[in-house]
Amino acid sequence: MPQRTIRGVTIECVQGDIANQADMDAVINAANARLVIGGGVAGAIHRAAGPGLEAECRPLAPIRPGEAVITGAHNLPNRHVIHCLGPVYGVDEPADELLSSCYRNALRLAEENRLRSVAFPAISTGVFGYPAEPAARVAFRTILDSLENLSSVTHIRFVLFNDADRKLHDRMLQELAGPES
Ligand code: AR6
Repeated sequence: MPQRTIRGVTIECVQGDIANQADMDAVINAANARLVIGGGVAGAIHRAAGPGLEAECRPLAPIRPGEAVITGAHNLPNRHVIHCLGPVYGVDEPADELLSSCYRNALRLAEENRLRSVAFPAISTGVFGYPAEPAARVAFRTILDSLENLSSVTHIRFVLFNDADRKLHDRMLQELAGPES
């Protein structure tokens, strides 16, 4: 079953576009340090949000690997965008801790802003070169470890660009979450 509810939080993996998640309170941006439009996720999000997003981001930049900041969503169909800077694989170390910090900090900001639902892309696994499987392990370990701290967030969605990545994330979620109780 590609959806799990643990400690009252539903976690799911879907194939799709992070900029087209209208039912979620926030989407997470796999950002660059300057918080400007880029390729991949940062391109899709900024194109859909419009230039107001870059304007709001300007005074918040630069951010460092592992950090996250929150803004409005402008023309996106969400309330907020949470911008995370993932580690560049092989450059920013320790990569696993920095990637984990992205997920932890994004969830902390979602809680502080009383959000109920957040959609994550697979941070760092595109241009930044983090291999998909270890990145998925870090992502789900961090999220599962964070569940006890969540009171507002009840829905976490992973949005994967292709079916192979969705299957990989489904499998990793089942492996780390253990058998359904
Ligand atoms: N929706 C969901 N997932 C996507 C989408 C989309 N629209 N587009 C790509 N992916 P990336 P990073 C997948 O490169 O590795 C940018 O240029 C993609 O297949 O967006 O953290 C920024 O400006 C991959 O699996 O993020 C930064 O400079 C994953 O999302 C840099 O790239 C992340 O790919 C950030 O690199």
